[in-house]
Amino acid sequence: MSGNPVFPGWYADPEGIIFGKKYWIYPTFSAPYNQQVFMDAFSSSDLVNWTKHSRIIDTTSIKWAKRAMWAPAIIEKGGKYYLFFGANDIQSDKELGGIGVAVADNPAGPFRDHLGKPLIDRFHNGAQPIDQFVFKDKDGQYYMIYGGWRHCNIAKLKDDFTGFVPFDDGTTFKEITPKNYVEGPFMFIRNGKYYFMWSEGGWTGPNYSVAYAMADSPFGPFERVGKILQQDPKVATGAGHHSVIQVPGKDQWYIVYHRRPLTETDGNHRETCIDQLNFDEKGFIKPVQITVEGVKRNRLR
Ligand code: FUB
Repeated sequence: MSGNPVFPGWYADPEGIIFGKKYWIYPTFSAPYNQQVFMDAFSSSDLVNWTKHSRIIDTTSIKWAKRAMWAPAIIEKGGKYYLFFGANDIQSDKELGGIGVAVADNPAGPFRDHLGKPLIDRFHNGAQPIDQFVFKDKDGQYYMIYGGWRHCNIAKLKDDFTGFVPFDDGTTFKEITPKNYVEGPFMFIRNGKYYFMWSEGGWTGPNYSVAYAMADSPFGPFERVGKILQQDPKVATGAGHHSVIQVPGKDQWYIVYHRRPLTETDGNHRETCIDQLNFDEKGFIKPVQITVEGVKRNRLR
């Protein structure tokens, strides 16, 4: 079994993904904001043994980023790896920061700044520019779904990830915020349905959790179905800000998320865990059982 957490250290907001024959996890280094000046990544061929890749990106390569490097999202396109991240925790349009994009030839980096400036540097529809997820639709179009401060937007990415393409109605950022949304959006498709997931509650507290909606399009409408990940007083508190991995070619799914050990109350004491994500016969997500054991060894072939 993998055990939970799957690797040691305070790491949050994990983005789990498969590249080739390896699982990768890209988390936030969970520490005071001024110490969040780099990101580490972790890889595994079986979910049990994890290799740490230190400082795949840091503020020396991203000149405009000073602190609070958060919640990475990564995709591979044309043999290059694009890492999207939040930085500086901007509180208004007057501050420098927001969502950036970096690029590398290898999933372990080193990542260099793709633009030399943020990709989103201001608030749109009330959404703080953090917590981006990059979603590839069935037709190959990439969308950015992002937002903190209880607002979530979707925007159509340019092919080279240097900016956005306006929608037919002339707008660039469409708000898709569902009820109770706070931050940490994630999207995937299963059996033709779009599953939209997000975090609710405050990330420093025990009630942080994940809920979801289902729709026929990435634009919704998204009606909240319910919570599927939350604390278990016997295991851990503050379970949230997750991602989802599908085993290629199989209806087998994992949820990668962070949680706080029962012994900890410091907001930053968050650990990265993996558990199974299961569906019922109607396609609804079953509540996740958070475990100490984690998931079974599963070597990718
Ligand atoms: O780790 C920093 C922030 O914590 C994230 O961006 C939020 O979503 C929360 O998980």
